[in-house]
Amino acid sequence: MSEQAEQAAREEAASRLFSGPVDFLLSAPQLKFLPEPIVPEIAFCGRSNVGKSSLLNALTGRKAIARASVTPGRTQELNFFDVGRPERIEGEDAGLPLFRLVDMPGYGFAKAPVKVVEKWKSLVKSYLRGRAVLARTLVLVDSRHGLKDTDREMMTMLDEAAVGYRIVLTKADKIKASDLQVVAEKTAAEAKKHVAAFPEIHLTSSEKGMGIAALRAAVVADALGEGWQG
Ligand SMILES: Nc1nc2c(ncn2[C@@H]2O[C@H](COP(=O)(O)OP(=O)(O)OP(=O)(O)O)[C@@H](O)[C@H]2O)c(=O)[nH]1
Ligand SMILES: [Mg+2]
Repeated sequence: MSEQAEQAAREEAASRLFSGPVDFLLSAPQLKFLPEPIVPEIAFCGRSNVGKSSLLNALTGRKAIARASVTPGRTQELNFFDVGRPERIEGEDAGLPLFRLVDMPGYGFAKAPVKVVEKWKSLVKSYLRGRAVLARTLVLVDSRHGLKDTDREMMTMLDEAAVGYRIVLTKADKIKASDLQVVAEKTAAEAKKHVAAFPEIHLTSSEKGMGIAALRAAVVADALGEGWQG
C-alpha cells in the first residue's frame, strides 16, 4: 500500500471507531474523583477559550458531548469520555472502553479569580504529571496568537514529566492561510526545543473540519498503537 493509502485507511478506521459509542463518564473536580486508571487516556489542554471542548466534539463527531461556550472558563473539571465501549452482555459487567478522552479546564484565564485559576492549574498539572495511563496530551494553541508563556510553562512541565504531546493549532478558519503558515513554522521551530513535543504541528478548525480526520487517526494511534485498524 502507498503511504497515502495507508493514511487513508488509518483515518477511515479512526472515523469508524468514533462513529461508534462515545459516552460521557464522569466529571472530576478533584484528583480523588478520577476514574480508575485502567485504559489509555488522551488529554486536551491549553489556554482558556482555545477550543478544547470544541475540538473534542469535532473529533468525536458529536455536536455537544463536551460543553463548549462563548464564556471562557466553561470547563472547570476534568471531564472523562469513554470511546469504544464494547457491547454489554446480559448479566455481566460492562466491558472496558478502548480508551478515554479527557477535556480539561483552561489555563491563563485572566478574568477568573486568581484562586480559582490556581485551583484548575494545580488539578491539571497533578493529573498530567501523575497519570500512568496518560498515552498522549494535546496542547492546543490558538493559531491567531501562537505560543504564549503559559503554554511554554505547560510544555516545559510536560517535558520534565516525560509526557509526550502534540501541539494543535486551533481556529485555523479565523486567519489567512499565509499567516497560518507563518505561525505553524514558528511553532514548529519552538517545538524542536522541547524534548517531549512531537515535531509535527497539527493545523485544525473544529468549525470547518480542517485537519480533524488526520488528528483523529493520530489520537487513535497514540491510544491504541500505530497498527490499530479496528
Ligand atoms: N471559528 C472557530 N471558532 C471556534 C473553533 N473552535 C472553537 N471555537 C469557538 O471558541 C470558543 C471557545 O471554545 P471552547 O471549545 O469552549 O474552548 P475551551 O478551550 O474548551 O474553553 P474553556 O473550557 O473555557 O477553557 C467558542 O465560542 C467556540 O465556538 C474553531 O475551530 N473555529
Ligand atoms: Mg472547555
